[in-house]
Amino acid sequence: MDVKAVRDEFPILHQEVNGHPLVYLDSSATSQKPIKVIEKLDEYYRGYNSNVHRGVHTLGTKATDEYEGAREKVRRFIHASSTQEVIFTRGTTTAINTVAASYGRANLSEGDEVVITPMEHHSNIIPWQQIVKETGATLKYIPLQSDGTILLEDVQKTVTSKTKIVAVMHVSNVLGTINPVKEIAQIAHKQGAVMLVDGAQSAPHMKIDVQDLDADFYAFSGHKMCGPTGIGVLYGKKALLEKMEPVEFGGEMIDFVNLYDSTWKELPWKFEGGTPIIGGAVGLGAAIDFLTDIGLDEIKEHEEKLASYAMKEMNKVDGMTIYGPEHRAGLVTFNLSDVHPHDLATVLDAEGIAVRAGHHCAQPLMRWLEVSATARASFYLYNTEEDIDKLVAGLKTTKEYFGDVF
Ligand code: 7TS
Repeated sequence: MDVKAVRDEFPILHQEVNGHPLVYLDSSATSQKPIKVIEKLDEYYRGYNSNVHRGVHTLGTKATDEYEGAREKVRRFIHASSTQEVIFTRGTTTAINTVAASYGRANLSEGDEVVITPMEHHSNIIPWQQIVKETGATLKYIPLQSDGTILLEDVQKTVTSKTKIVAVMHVSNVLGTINPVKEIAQIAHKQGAVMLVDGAQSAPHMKIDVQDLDADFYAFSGHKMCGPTGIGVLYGKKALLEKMEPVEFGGEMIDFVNLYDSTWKELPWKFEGGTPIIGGAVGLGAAIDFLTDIGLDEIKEHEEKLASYAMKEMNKVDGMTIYGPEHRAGLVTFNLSDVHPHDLATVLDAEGIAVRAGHHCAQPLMRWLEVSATARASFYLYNTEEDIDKLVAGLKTTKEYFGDVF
């Protein structure tokens, strides 16, 4: 992969921040957007902005073709067997909430269990907390190993015949742990449970084959994979989605509306109430083209190299604590001595280096790590070893800056 050529595709990276060239190390929060995606949005809004699936005029037909064309791109990207299994949502959060509210509400009752892990993002915890409260079911956690991984034998112990739903993140946004979701799905299925994979941090960074994973549901966000904000995907197996009730009503998701009851369109539209996220989907289609042209295997390899280089270099900084396993995705979460991560991020920002500080929407995991917050540097296809060198230099400056205090 020619990183220089990749970087040229991202206009935002070529600017100075606080008098320094921008070093963007916050792609796990949201990725930057390549020219092709920006231009596609421009083309859509300038050329054929129109509502979809309504009327017969030319712009509407073009918008519908592009919107449904983007769905086919998503289908290929995750290797779903049909576009009926690809539902456009606002993002991962909405996708998981849809499964909890629809599948969860219909299939959980007292005595049933939902199994998740303590490393989940809040978006894969709270929907389950809420639905188990409502249905009388119980929430159970697969324990973590001290390096932030999970053991399949613990999955086997936690998932029982009472389990109806297992919901696990593919890649941790804090620890970088890559969870064995395929094997977890096998265990879930043996017990008759369905498996939801939170793919927010995997879809942007590695090849995904939902059929190979045998995930019943797989959720991800466009904005973390070079696409626009406000668009995401819920993949679901057709046989399950067909039996599920929509959670949003109105707009084009209907078939017939009578005075006192209504019927729904077929999949996937029955889950897309209101005017869909047309521009977002069209932009996501362009992002998928961009990523597949480069190659997900190349992107993964590049990020793995960056992660191991970052671990090696960052560990040389005095007072460094890095969280998570050795083998990891392209991110490093850390603390530096007693410097508060927010102070650390502020000093780095003065050097033009963008990292994230806080609880990363994973408060239970922060408590498990026995910290209130951490800093995190996360990498994507446009990052370089030079970015990491600048980060490490910035960390040394931070140490010097706070040296008298600690
Ligand atoms: N699941 C995981 C694993 C995530 O990392 C995130 C966002 C979400 C779900 C929610 O995605 P959304 O697009 O619906 O908001 N993670 C982060 C992060 O790590 N920093 O900011 C957002």
